[in-house]
Amino acid sequence: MNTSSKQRLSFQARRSHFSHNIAATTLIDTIVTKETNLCVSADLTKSSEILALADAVGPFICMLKTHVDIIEDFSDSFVSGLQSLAKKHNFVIFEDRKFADIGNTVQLQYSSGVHRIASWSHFTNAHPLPGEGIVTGLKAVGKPLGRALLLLAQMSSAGSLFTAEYTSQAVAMAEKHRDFVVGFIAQKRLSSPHDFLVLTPGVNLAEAGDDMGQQYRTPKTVMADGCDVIIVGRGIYAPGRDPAVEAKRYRDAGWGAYLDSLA
Ligand code: S5P
Repeated sequence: MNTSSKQRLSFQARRSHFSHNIAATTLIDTIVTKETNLCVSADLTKSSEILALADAVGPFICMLKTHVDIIEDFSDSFVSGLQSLAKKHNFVIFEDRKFADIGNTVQLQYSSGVHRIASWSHFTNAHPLPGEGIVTGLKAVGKPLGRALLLLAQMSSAGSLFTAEYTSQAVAMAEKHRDFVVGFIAQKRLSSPHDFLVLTPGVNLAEAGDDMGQQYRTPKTVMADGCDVIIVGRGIYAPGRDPAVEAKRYRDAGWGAYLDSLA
């Protein structure tokens, strides 16, 4: 779908483009039913904190993003707690693992170890850097389970080494594996004859960045650039903020900007 933001199709109209992938259609159904394109990034180090955050923001999100390798007390009961909250509030789970190794290794990292990511996370992501084997390795594990992969095609951080050529190679890799790769982590809609979801981090209503290179834009700007899902972390749970209040504020901003950008 080679669209500019002004020609954006609704999520409902795009659903059939993803009918081959249950994780993607579940995400779209959740977005449409709950009228939210907000993904909260729960970058916290204690299971109880993440579960409390997920319960507080649950009514306002379509997706919860985790970094399970930062959790000090990761356990199977954390996973079942998260799955119960996902059911209670109707959101999907995205483990932001950013795989970046050869196919054989990522297959093991995705299926095995302490985290067994493929067994519980609807979405995960990978760098296209090592070449196509990273996708075939992850797909062998994830596709039979109905999971979906996002490729990192651009990043929000200052000085990133992603070039326009690299980004278009990422799109080409995704096009070859549309049965499993349903979208990108990127900063804008990317040109392709096929439809892909664009999930966009680096979103904040108050800050322009942090002191380690993160760069923020507003929900309005990223939706005008054709992005589909806004990923917000510290904007929602930073000290002194009420996560439920902030999640509603970002949900309203993200959904309002989406409606404004519809054709
Ligand atoms: O380009 C990127 C890609 C990702 S997945 N920039 C990012 O910031 N992220 C992730 O989004 C990052 O790992 C973090 O979990 C989240 C942004 O968090 P925030 O607190 O800056 O909103």
